Amino acid sequence: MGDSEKTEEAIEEKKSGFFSRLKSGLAKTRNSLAGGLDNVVHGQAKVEPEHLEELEEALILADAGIPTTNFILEALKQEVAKGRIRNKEDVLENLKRLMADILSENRGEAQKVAEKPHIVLVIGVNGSGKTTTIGKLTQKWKNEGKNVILGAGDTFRAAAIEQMLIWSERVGVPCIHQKSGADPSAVAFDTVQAAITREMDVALIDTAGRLQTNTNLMEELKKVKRVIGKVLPGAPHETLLVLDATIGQNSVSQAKLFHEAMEIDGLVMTKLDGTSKGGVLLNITRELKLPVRYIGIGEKADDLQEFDPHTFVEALFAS
Ligand SMILES: Nc1nc2c(ncn2[C@@H]2O[C@H](COP(=O)(O)OP(=O)(O)OP(=O)(O)O)[C@@H](O)[C@H]2O)c(=O)[nH]1
Ligand SMILES: [Mg+2]
Repeated sequence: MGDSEKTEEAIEEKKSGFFSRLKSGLAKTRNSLAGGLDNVVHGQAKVEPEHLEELEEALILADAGIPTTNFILEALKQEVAKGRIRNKEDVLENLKRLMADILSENRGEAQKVAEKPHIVLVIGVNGSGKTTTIGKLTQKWKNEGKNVILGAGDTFRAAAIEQMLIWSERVGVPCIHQKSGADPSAVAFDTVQAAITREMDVALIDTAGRLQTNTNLMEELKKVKRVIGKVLPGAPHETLLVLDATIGQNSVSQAKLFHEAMEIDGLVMTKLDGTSKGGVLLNITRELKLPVRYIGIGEKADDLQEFDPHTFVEALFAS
């Protein structure tokens, strides 16, 4: 076997490993959707509009949200009326296409780590998975040969700084930190400056996650963002909002509040492995007009995947 064949084989293996992990991560959402789809036809040869009611229920159960579920159902009914949907396979094919189209909206140019240093500010309510996502992204970028520096910007809890230091040691990257209670903007300032002087490729800055209804905290996050921009004009290059998929539709209002205050560039949806509410990605994409950049499908360092609408939809319906 030639070298190129070996590489190709390795790439294929990697791809199938990636897909099967995504598939098993989405098992709960897949089960609820597949159940609804199985009920669509009830063994009849021809699909009638009323058969789609079962599918409607399944989409609601998967937390696709009412507006998005209605949108999908209307589109499918039109296809049925035009005679373009006859059997279950046609339903599945059209459903997949509609979902992939929704998830592909607002994607634009995916942010490339081009400008050096690329500054990423990570925000979200507490427990959503910010620090874990930072750890996973650090691992991913380190594996890609990038120089990564971390900023322990959650100075609210001593344990948060500790958690960042553990990731920094585990992956082998520096972490800028101060004592707990320190000004988070000062940590962000130091991190960006260190990223510049040490010629780092990427800096990932953690923040405290507290209730979005607390305006003081939003003000604090805004200040962090402003300070980053003062040290390095144009930064942060990405402000990522981390959302916990298990809270389902509540993440939509949460994201709106954060977006209003912070002008988010992209979303990270974590804990998809622990929920049947994966359909929430559809509604959030339509409502927020923001791209999903990464998804979390477990707690381990390699349980973060770059979000790809088509792969995601295939994994949702894979048998
Ligand atoms: N199953 C699963 N668990 C996750 C995922 N991402 C994060 N977690 C877990 O969620 C919990 C909270 O994660 P953190 O990263 O500490 O969340 P945080 O947003 O930094 O929280 P605060 O620092 O309190 O604001 C931890 O137990 C993580 O292991 C995921 O994709 N899947
Ligand atoms: Mg944290």
